[in-house]
Amino acid sequence: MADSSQENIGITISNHLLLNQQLSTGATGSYTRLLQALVLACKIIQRDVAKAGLVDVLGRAGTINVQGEEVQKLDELANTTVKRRLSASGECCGLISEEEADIIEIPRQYPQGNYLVHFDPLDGSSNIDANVSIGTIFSIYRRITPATNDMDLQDALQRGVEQVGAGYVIYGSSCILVFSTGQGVNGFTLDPSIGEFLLSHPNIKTPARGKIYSINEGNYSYWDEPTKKYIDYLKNGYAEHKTNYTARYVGSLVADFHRNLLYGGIFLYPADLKDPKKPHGKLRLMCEANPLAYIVEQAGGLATSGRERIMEVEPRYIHQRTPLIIGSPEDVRLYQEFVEGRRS
Ligand code: AHM
Ligand code: MG
Repeated sequence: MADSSQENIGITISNHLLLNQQLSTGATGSYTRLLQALVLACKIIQRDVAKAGLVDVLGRAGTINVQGEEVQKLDELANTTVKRRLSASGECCGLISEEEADIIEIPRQYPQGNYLVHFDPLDGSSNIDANVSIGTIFSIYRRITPATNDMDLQDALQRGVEQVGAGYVIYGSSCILVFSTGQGVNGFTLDPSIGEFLLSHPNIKTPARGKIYSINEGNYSYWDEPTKKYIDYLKNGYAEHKTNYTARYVGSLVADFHRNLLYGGIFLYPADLKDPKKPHGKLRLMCEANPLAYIVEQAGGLATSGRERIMEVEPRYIHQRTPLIIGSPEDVRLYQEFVEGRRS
């Protein structure tokens, strides 16, 4: 008789990474080792998040990060975990975290590699204490300066089109890792009984148009006119598209993005014109907008700042912010029509 416990075990993330390595001519295994280190970091964070109510990791750490935001204890734990695992992989020349002001050097006891990773260790962390889904976002680049010196800002400030991989993990009702290395998007769900991520969402494609819009409407009076008109249109003018839009906003980017990626729709975090702290919106180009733009484009969607394609925005500093409008291609194009005055 077949062992039923084995029957439904599908492709593990390790299988998947190794298969891809075999299929890429000239692959040395470096990239696979880097991704494996990220996977391990996310499993560790998932374990810590899952125990959050039981051990003393909830609440504030008592410090303010480089963004001027209060650091939660789990932010610190997640940041340390990603740094340690990526450093120990021996495949990185430097790291850039949403939580730290400067480029993080790889400790000298580890070999220096050719990749650098921008990451947001725990996105949506203001939701932690309420048990709302939170996540880790990462974006991978190859260094462009000679390996004889330490990496520098030139390496860190590459445009999103130079990414060689990107992904995110959601610590939610289940733990899911979604990533792309430039050949489509795959989602893996953690099976806690065996401690492995299994392929659960192969070749994700986002619908051409959705029915969901996600934006913090509390900021309505701060938006520019095209954004106001676009949202008014979705709420009132849907008859034209025979689409009844519905509002969904968790306030946790990974959760809002992931839902819209699967179901279709649009997420917007526009500039806040009247808030001097948010002239470019709230979200960070390098560790939030670019990796999600990479994923959405690989899944057939679009991401724009309103003025330009997110992945073509020229980064000027590490913690640069950008308006982010991202989602199903027809929804993003319609927004663009309002911005360009082709609709009003
Ligand atoms: P964080 O990186 O400090 O957690 O902030 C980013 C979060 C995103 O997850 C979310 O989309 C956004 O902030 C929500 O902001 P707001 O509360 O202004 O709507
Ligand atoms: Mg964040």
